[in-house]
This record gives sequence, structure tokens and C-alpha cells, in this order.
Amino acid sequence: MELENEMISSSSNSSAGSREYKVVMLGAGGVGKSEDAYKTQVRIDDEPAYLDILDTAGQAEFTAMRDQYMRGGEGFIICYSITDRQSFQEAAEFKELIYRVRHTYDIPLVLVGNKIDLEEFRQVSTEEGMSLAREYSCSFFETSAALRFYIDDVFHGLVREIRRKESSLPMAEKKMKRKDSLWRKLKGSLKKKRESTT
Ligand SMILES: Nc1nc2c(ncn2[C@@H]2O[C@H](COP(=O)(O)OP(=O)(O)OP(=O)(O)O)[C@@H](O)[C@H]2O)c(=O)[nH]1
Ligand SMILES: [Mg+2]
Repeated sequence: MELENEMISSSSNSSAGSREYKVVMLGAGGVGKSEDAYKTQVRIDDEPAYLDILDTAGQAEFTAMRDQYMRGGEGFIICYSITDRQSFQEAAEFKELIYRVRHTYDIPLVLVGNKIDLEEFRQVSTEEGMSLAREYSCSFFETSAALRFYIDDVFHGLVREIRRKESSLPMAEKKMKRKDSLWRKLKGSLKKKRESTT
């Protein structure tokens, strides 16, 4: 599902009210990233949070842009499908890709195994997911984007991670403001790309 986000950027990172979090969805094609992306406003620990989600596509033509959006994201959702082992193998590679661009492993992220409603087609066990999450030092959720199971937990988990990181970094807010224009440019060009391919 597409997000209409261009209107909101002027209020990004506003001091009062809802704070905006720049979230990048990563994952192989067809794992359910776009289904996940529709929910954008959540209340977490009694504070509203607006999630500005950059929904990347698994296809090859977008991988050239991947470094760019990895630079702008404050948090990452790494998705695979529990019915697709290949997508799990790809999920295991994203942390290195993020590291190459950000030069730190201390990046807020959550790992998501989607499509648990298709249990009979499962190829990746819950234990394997948990074990990768341990390697990543991140939280792990199994979800069904189709049935809206545990989707809120994913966003809550990620925002908590971002807040925790921020509270340990006093200069974080300034850094994020500088990234706003890059982020908007990226989202604009992804949008154009999609329009030209559909
Ligand atoms: N059964 C089931 N189907 C799902 C679930 N999530 C997504 N799908 C379906 O899987 C297909 C792919 O979902 P998308 O959200 O388009 O996948 P994507 O990760 O955005 O794929 P790309 O944009 O190609 O990278 C669609 O037909 C969805 O309806 C889920 O939790 N359960
Ligand atoms: Mg998609």
C-alpha cells in the first residue's frame, strides 16, 4: 500500500506533538514489506509517533539506490517471509550492508518474519529467526501483514530502539535535521521511479 507522505514533511521533527521517525523497510521481493508499511501513526509509551516509511523494493533495479537510503534511515525493518528461505538468507546480509554505509553496528533495527498465516508452507523456523536476531542484537517478531498480526509490535519495538539510541546521543536531533533534505529527495526519486515503471 502506498503512503502519501509528501504533505507531512514540513512538520517533520517538529518540537511539539508527534515526532517523525524515518524508517527504511528492507527485504527480498514479495515478502510483504508494502503490506506492512501502511500503518504510520502509533502511540508509544504515551507519546505519539509518526513513522515515515521508505518502502524499498526487492528488485534489482533498486539496489543501486540502497546505499543512499541506508544513509538517511533512523531505523530499519528487515523483513523476510517464513515461507521463503531465500528471503531469509537475504535478510542475513542486510546488517553488513548497513554497516558498510554507516560504519557502525549500533543502528536501531528489528527483524521480521512475515506470513505466519501460511504456517503450512513454512521454510524458516522461529528458532532460526530468533538466532539471527541474537546475532543482530535486535528484537524479532513473526507477523502476518495480511491478517495484521503483531504489526504494531514491530513499529513499537523499532521506535523504542530509536528512542533508546537517541537518549544516549545528545547531538542526534541535529544530525537528523541535516538528513531531512536527503530523505525527501530519496523518497521523491523512488516515487518517480515507481510511476515510470507502472
Ligand atoms: N498470506 C500472506 N500474504 C501476504 C502477507 N504479506 C504480504 N502478502 C502477500 O504477498 C505478496 C507480496 O507482498 P508485498 O507487500 O507486495 O511484498 P514486497 O515485500 O513489498 O515486495 P517487493 O515490493 O516486490 O519488494 C502480495 O500478494 C501480498 O498480498 C502475509 O502476511 N500473509
Ligand atoms: Mg513492495
